[in-house]
Amino acid sequence: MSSTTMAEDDKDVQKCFEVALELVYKAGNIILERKNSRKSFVCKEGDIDLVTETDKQVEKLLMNGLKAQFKSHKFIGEEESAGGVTARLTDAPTWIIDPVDGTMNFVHGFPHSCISIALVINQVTEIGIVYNPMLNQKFTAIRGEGAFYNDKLINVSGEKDPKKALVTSEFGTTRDPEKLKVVIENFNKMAALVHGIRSLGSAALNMVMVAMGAADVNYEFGIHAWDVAAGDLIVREAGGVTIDPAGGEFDMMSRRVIAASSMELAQEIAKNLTQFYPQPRDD
Ligand code: LIP
Repeated sequence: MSSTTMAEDDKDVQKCFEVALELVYKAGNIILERKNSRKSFVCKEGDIDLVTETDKQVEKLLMNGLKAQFKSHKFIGEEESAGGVTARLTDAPTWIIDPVDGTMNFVHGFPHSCISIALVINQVTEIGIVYNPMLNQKFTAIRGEGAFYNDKLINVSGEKDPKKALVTSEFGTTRDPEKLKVVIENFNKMAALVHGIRSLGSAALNMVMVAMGAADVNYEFGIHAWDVAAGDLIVREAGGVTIDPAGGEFDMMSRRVIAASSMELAQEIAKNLTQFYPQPRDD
């Protein structure tokens, strides 16, 4: 193959999607084989940010498989970053990978974890895939082509009224008292404001619940780019919005997100949240 053809191939979004999806299914089988057992884990940063052998194996399978096909592509992976590799997003085609989002659930055998993988080219997200092999839930999006749940087109609910909104959020993986104070304060505020609040342990799955109209809002402080990159595109392709929790533009490296079924609802939730700015950022 000539170098020009190779470069063109590396930016063929449809081909990238097909290759990634096949690898995601393979990686899903690794998760599936171990779904019912309690797993041993190590704790990153002394908090409750867990990592299992499966997280590492899945990330390796995905990265090696993609590297073999797309030589020029870069990677930002959760486990690689935890190992000290800096998560820098450039204009190069970059895969942003969370091998197991919801590792705490996976460790306990609670069947609500997923692989989350996105492809960003020139800082624009082109592909998002979120796959929970335990419940056979596959969420996909290619920019401009809509969002899909198990190959069926999905849409957000379109809800605008906080009183009628089902909201998802998480306690997160740090026990930093400052952060926890804000989390609890926000749960209190939301409990008084919205229809209902759910916390199921996977940022990526929270976001795709908004995409399919099963939830209306997801917000979280402390997430990383790999938790939200795929979900962001899937939500937007389903007709929803992602913004910064203070009301401005969403920045996937900021570790802050609101995803919602409408801009009105996103801004109303933003107005009511106590803000938190996790440090360091992802870039
Ligand atoms: C975690 C999410 C969890 C969220 C954490 C973290 P991990 O991902 O699933 O919902 O609260 O901020 O991102 O560590 O299981 O991949």
